Amino acid sequence: MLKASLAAAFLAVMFLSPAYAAGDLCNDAHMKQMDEMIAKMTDAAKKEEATMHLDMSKAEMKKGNTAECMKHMDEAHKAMGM
Ligand SMILES: [Cu+2]
Repeated sequence: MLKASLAAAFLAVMFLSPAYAAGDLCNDAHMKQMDEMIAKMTDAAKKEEATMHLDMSKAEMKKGNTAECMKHMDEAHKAMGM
């Protein structure tokens, strides 16, 4: 129960933060958060989908392509049920 409310609080901070709108999610700190959140996923198929999109998102981040990075990030978020 405590874990669930912590996750909810984390999501609230993540999405209410003004940084979310600016494409600022394409950074190492957020990628680390994504890794941790995906690691906690229990649906194997969705987890695989989220991991795949996160990998593509990271690859675009390395190229400095924020638009593509955010596109894959969004797909990863959807797979995570967000
Ligand atoms: Cu994300």
